[in-house]
Amino acid sequence: MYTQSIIKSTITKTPGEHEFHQALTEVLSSLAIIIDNNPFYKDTGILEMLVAPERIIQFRIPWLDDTGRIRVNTGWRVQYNSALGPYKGGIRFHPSVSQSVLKFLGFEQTFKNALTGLPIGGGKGGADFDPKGRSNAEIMRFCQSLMTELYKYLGADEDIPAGDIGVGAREVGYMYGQYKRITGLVEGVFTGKGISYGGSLGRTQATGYGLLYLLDEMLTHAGNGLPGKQVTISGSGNVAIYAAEKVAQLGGKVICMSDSGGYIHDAAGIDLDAIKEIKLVNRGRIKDYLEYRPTAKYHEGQSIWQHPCDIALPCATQNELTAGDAKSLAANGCIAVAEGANMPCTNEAIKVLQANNILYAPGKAANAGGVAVSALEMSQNSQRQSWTFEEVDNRLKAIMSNIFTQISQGAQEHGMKGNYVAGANIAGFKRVVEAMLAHGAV
Ligand code: NDP
Ligand code: 2IT
Repeated sequence: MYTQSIIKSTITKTPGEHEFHQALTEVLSSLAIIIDNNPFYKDTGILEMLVAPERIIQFRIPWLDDTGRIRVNTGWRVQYNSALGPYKGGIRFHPSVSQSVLKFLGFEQTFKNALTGLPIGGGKGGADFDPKGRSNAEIMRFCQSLMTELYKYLGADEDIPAGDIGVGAREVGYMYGQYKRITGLVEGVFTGKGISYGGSLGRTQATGYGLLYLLDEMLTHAGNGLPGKQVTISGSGNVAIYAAEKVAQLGGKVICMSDSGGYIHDAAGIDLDAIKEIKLVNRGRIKDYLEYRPTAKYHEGQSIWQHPCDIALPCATQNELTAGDAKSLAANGCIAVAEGANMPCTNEAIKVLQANNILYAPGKAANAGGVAVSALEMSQNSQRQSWTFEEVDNRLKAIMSNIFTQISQGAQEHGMKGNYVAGANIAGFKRVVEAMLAHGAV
């Protein structure tokens, strides 16, 4: 089989890049149904071109800590695919960041961005920097040093980063400021900017809200709905918080949230104002929640997925939901899993969810609302205009609804009704490859 041979040869060429291999295997395996029966793909070699990033930039990031000592991190920007538009995708700061992690994220981003229907190619960047415990001044110096190198490769029509894990409005502001200082350009080279200097209303909420718009469509399509459902959300960062806000607005109840230390369970429903104060104002830990709600329970170092729920929304990081977790969710009667994070379910977990007929929305469809509103931010910057929150939110809803239509049709057309993994990969792949071929790739 041609797809299997491409998976094998790509893995051989990129030893040790486990996260990339995982994403590659997931995407190509579900495309086998359209690729292996059509000699066109093998004859042209377009697949070999698609799996290779156009460019990877790797660089040193030296910065001074508060004691005046030099620290050094490694930064990367993976410019994966520009067939549909300029490279677009976030920047991540986390000690686990590696070239492999950023390649998997850039690969996924390419298809995700295609699903939005907007003119954006795929990219991703980051550094193996741990922001935890660092002062504001250290964060600023780190961001400035990173941008002192990265600015050469960015541009409002070339490559437009945004936030991701460990990168929020503060970090975007410092990186954008340094870009502007060096280049003298005041342009929409970042998204997720502050509202006062070109950010879009609704971008902060977009990934979490978009996740719920897609989930709502998926549940409705299955004759079900959110009202009264008990929802577990992993993480307590940007995506998790605004997913939780929209769950409550749509009539569900969030009962568990987490961070890398453990998870909290509040049977009365999580008090989101408390979470926002802990995480967005104090930059604290999820266990601080007990100070606000002493009746809640904190489970240190335990898997949040062991706790019974109706709907599970992984919104923290890759591979946080294993096959064992998926079995527990199934045994506890969970009806749906929608990914706010990128690749939070292992490939084995996805198989377990599908085997148990649990509705499953993959990240490249379910969390596309963030990058979609980023593209709307780019439009507003180009027009030198800003739209109201309602206008952005309405566009986001329409985009998520269109994504659901594409992924359900993509699956159905190939005899895999309800298999949204296949649907998302097929729909995203077709759009990217069509543009690559139009550009004279072969
Ligand atoms: P944040 O940094 O705001 O929050 C991340 C959350 O996940 C924190 O609660 C963090 O806990 C937890 N977390 C991170 N790494 C780990 C880990 N290794 N183990 C356990 N918990 C972890 O990031 P975002 O909310 O922006 O991103 C969350 C996910 O959503 C990522 O997969 C990201 O790629 C994806 N995403 C983000 C989008 C966006 O617009 N921001 C858009 C689409 C997808 P702790 O603080 O303890 O580290
Ligand atoms: O994974 C993602 O889609 C993001 N982190 C958002 C990317 C963006 O450019 O808004």
